[in-house]
Amino acid sequence: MVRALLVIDVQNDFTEGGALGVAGGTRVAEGVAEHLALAAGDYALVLASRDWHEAESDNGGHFSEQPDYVDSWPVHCVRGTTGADYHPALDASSIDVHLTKGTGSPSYSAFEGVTADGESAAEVLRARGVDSLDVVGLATDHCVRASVLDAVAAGLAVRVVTDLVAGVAPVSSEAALAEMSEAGATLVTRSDLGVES
Ligand code: VGL
Ligand code: ZN
Repeated sequence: MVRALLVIDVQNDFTEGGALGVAGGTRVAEGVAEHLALAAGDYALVLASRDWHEAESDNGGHFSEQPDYVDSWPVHCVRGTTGADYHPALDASSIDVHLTKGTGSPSYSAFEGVTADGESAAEVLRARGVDSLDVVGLATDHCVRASVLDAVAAGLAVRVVTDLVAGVAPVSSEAALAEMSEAGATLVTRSDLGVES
């Protein structure tokens, strides 16, 4: 089993006080930072995605002045801004592969993201022989959901670490966890990972 960790959108704008702050986002950032400090070395590869939108564009209807918080959102994660940076708790040096997505058009799945060299997540994982993936980050009901469904469809054995994710809304987050589980992902908690703390 060759396992990678995928850290989804742990960015300032998705944590409390950010443009699209998710309740529990900061707690997730701190928990993910701790998990990286303890366990990054146990993974064949650590990947992280960032939502990375254009400034002078509605990014294909993703930004709206009257957002519905389902398909349209206030301006957030504009590339190169503090809001789009990884949360400062994360030690970026423990991240091997940086993916960006959502530039000019909406993109919820990290599997639609690309590296600076234009490689996709699937290409990177395949090249390293990765067959299983632990997923953490933000937001449960949007980017985590879409990424996990794509990961399962790509044939990976996926574990979602439920105490290292947080969502935009409680009802859609619960539904997303059920959908991911139904699709074949395994829901686990940090304590199931067997990492010493
Ligand atoms: C996300 C809403 C808008 C996410 C991205 O990362 O889950 N949510 N853009
Ligand atoms: Zn976005």
